[in-house]
Amino acid sequence: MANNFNQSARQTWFPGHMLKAEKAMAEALDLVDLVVVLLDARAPLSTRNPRLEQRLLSRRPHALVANKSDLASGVQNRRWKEWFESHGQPIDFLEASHLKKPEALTTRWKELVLKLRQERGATRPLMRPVRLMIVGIPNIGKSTLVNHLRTRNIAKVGARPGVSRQNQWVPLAGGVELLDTPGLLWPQLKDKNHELLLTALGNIPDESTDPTLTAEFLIARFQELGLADALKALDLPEISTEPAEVLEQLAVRRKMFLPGGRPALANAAQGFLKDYRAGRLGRYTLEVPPAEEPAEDAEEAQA
Ligand SMILES: Nc1nc2c(ncn2[C@@H]2O[C@H](COP(=O)(O)OP(=O)(O)OP(=O)(O)O)[C@@H](O)[C@H]2O)c(=O)[nH]1
Ligand SMILES: [Mg+2]
Repeated sequence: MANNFNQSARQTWFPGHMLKAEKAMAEALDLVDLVVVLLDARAPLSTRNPRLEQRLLSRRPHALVANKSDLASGVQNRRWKEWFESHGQPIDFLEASHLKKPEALTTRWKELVLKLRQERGATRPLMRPVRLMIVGIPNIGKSTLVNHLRTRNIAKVGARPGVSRQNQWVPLAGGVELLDTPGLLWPQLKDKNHELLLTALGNIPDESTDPTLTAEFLIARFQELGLADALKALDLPEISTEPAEVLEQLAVRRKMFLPGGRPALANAAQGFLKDYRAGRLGRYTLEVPPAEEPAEDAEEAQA
């Protein structure tokens, strides 16, 4: 069943230009010293791309960046940062659209490249600019980050996934060059929930799923994670424990009705998703760091 779903999900929204872009990116890897991997701070693991990591990151060193940290919970940002660092993966949480100290970031990446070069035994100084590549799934903020790392805007930014179509080199401060790349999304999603999560975050186009399903998933996720304030922000007279009923209440509250008087659930769902994505409900992280397996359990599993 999962395979059937994945196949159909891929056919619906995984466009040919992304496959082409992924191939071009694999080739461009030979030109870069460091891959900057962009994740979404609201779901740092689910917005990683295992396919990309297998193909690209085994060949090149990488630095992790969790973007849209302004939309995620500050407490959770710190928990996630600790989690990544406890797994030996330094990560920067940032808001690409209001990037503070871009030079500090590029300098850090440059120093990392030079350090790794030295560790590999290079004795001569690098005679060309350090080259970086930013990668991530669609709509994660790659072009926004590029635009804020440089002084003049050239990379197109869009509210829809899949806006960038071509690679472009961008000169940055401190003798660093950056390659803007189109987003990539893995063709094999883990399951339906994974697809709904990425749709709720805006990484998969809304059109590929019924918006009421995505909105109900998001409401259920708020409830599972105990994020009651997110639903309180909807200003409903009461909040049902059933996501479908919450959506209905929301349509009524916002006076959204179909001809004939039934609540316009799809409209309410779209409004709700828009509000979440714009941070109008508050800052909410949709994924918590995985619980570590106790050492004894791990040993037992091996026995
Ligand atoms: N709130 C917030 N919004 C952001 C941030 N970074 C990017 N965005 C918004 O996210 C949307 C997508 O940004 P882009 O930079 O176009 O994303 P991309 O990864 O280049 O997208 P594709 O080219 O489609 O793969 C835009 O509406 C941006 O304004 C951020 O740090 N915080
Ligand atoms: Mg882009």
